[in-house]
Amino acid sequence: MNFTRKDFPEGFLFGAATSSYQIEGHKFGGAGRTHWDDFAATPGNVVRAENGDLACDHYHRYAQDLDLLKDGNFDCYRFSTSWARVMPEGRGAVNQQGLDFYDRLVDAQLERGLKPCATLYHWELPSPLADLGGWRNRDIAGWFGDFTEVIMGRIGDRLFSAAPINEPWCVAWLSHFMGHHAPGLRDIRAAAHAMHHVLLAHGTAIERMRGLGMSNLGAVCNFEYSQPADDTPEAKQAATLYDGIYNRFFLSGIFDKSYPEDVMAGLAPHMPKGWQDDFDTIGTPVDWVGINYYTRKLIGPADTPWPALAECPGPLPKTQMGWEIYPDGLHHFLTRVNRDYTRGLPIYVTENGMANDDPMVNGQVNDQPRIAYLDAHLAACRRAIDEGVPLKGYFAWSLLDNYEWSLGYEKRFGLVYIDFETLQRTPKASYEALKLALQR
Ligand code: IFM
Repeated sequence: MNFTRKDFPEGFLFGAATSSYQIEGHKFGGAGRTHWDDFAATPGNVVRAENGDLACDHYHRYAQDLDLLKDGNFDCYRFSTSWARVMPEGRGAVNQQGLDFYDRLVDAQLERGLKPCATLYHWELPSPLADLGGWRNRDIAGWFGDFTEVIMGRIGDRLFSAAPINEPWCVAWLSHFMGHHAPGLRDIRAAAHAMHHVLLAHGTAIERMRGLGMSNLGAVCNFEYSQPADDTPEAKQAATLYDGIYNRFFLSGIFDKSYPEDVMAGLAPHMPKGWQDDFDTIGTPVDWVGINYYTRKLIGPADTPWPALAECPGPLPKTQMGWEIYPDGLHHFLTRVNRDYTRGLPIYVTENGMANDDPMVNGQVNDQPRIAYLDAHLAACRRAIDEGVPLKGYFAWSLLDNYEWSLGYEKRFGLVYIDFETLQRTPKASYEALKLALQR
């Protein structure tokens, strides 16, 4: 790496992130069925129909994984809590084993001097709630609020930070309009409802956590830098609308208590009744914002109904996901989010990293492309800090190779290699490079 900890302001936090379904092993510990189990069991949705049953078996091996964070000189760990592990039916009965697991996980972080940074929901909706319409049903805000109180009633006293929902765009648009993630819908009305309800649930969870006396609560959104595929006015307009749906919608709701006009031009007829009255909950103040950033997209017009957007191939080097590597996009969002929305609130990069086809050679994984990717994006962070952006921390995605949703276990995002046959953990060259850079 071309930096050390000393190149960042005093107190800047370095962490790594994971999520429950992607690593824990969902079949253990009395967890209930989720819509990802159903989605994966439906042919054609997930590569090789893989699911999160075993994943990295973090449920049993968490101590070893937390040792990796500590030995890697990280300051904090961003993990998520599985709704279905804590409340197998989504409502009502609580699975004590699930609560006990997160209790142990938090204590084990504190014992190692790691700051626990929790996300309440990282995508595994309990199936019984999916049966009731899931994110399309307005009641989900209350159900989510109840789950929030149950899990945070147990671990909320020891967290460094908490955020309700990872990447609202993925929960709503990717999953209900594009159909790429569970529940796999391609339906504009479902998408419009989910876009709104995910924010209503976010605000409800923040209110409930405040009610429990918790502090340092944030919102974590993902962003893609959209650029026109060519210099026609049509491409420019398409890229702006893509930006609206992806990047502006959720931040506008939370920080400006409104939705962008260009997005509402298409979504308004499909919105749930009374959506205009929910902004006081949606806009409940937060203490920080998290930016998840990976790539940019070139966007042009498509000959389809609204939003009529087409993603076009770009010329830049790509990751194993086929995503272009574009660190300037991270700098763009750090400065823009601070200027246009959060206006001085602390910002964290809550996810950033790359999938790479990391071959294991003689027991080692020499992932130089990942080292270059992380280095370039951390340079973009330093540039933003120098320009006055109150960036307070950076989390690499991900600590471990894991379940990359509809792409199964093939795409490797980890700093640590997982042999999915033996579940052996092998730190990659990127882990060792970060460990050196983060020495105190
Ligand atoms: O693996 C995902 C994660 O669950 C959410 N953010 C993006 C990552 C890479 O696709």
